[in-house]
Amino acid sequence: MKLAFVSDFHLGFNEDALEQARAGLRKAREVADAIICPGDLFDTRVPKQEVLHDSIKLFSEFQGCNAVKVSLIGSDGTTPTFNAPLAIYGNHDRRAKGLSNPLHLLDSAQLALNFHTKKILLEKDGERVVIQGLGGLPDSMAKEALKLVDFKPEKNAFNVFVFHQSVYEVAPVDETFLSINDLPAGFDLYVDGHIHWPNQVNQGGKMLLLPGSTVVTQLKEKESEGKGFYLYDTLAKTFEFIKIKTRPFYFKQLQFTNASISQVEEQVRKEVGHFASISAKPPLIKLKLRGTLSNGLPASSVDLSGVEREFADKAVLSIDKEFDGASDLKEKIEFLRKLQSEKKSVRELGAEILRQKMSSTNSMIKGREEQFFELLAEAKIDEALKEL
Ligand SMILES: [Mn+2]
Repeated sequence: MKLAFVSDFHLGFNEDALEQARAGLRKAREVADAIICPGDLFDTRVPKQEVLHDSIKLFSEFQGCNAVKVSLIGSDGTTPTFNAPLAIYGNHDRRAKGLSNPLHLLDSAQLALNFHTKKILLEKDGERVVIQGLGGLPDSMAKEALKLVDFKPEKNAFNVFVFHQSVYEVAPVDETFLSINDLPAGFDLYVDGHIHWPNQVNQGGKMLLLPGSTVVTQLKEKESEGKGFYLYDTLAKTFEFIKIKTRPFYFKQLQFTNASISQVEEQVRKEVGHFASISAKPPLIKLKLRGTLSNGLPASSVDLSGVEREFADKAVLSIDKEFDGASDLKEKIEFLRKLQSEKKSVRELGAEILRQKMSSTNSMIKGREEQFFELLAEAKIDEALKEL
């Protein structure tokens, strides 16, 4: 069976998100027997009506997209279910327990099959593939959740485990992140969303694929290497990364030594002009300016608004100036920008802080901090008080 893993559409992020999600899903339907989406279908947990409307139109196009028999493995054998892209939610489109997230809406409309903590059986020509998954959670809770749910592979089937978390081996940022060793044992393939560029890790007998996102959201260098999805062949046990057509994204670092302001401006104009000229569609361009300016001029003396105006219709520019001798203020701005690019929402940070503070107390809402926080965030004060 050929499985396509297409992830992190981030519908609602910008105009590219919808178009590139469609490109990914169309190509996947063309080449795969089944389509699986490992989270962050939406950029926000409560998308605008327009985004929901677009998503309904998008997923309507992929009803019946799986060229296999789809059923749900329950306590009493299997029961038929509907045929649509299989999906879990991610950290962006997840809401606390008891609240409806946008994937719940698509599932109820039978436009996407939410398989969070479910077992989906796919059958074709006598071959059985079982897909199981866990929706995105705050990274600090992921290990505990995996222990609680205790996922187990099914017998006589090719088993796939799908999730949406930071993984330490891919992003060694925080030691509390899930490690490949924490993943449930015995599955033939593991697939993770969340990370926005393609990656593959084969460690301790576990094969992990990370398809990356279909849209550029963070303007990181790794995002400039192309977007697409993984196509996995369960019989041959081989896979390939299939690129999709996207808005071009160019990333380049420019190094200067004792440069004058006009030299910097000229070089930037030349680079932007080059990238704009080789793209059919206005490209995303990220330039990092580094090195030194003449006479110890500060970075703030480099004004590129003229270049930005000149290319307003021809490119989407992001220019990061960080010449040597940067002040404290610059570092603070960079830190805030980084936080923003990681897209930790105020709610996510708030819930995280509340959880941390409560973990050391004998609070009445212990274990339910997140629900409590969500209720407060939704201004459901009466219901929040009842939790106490
Ligand atoms: Mn994402």
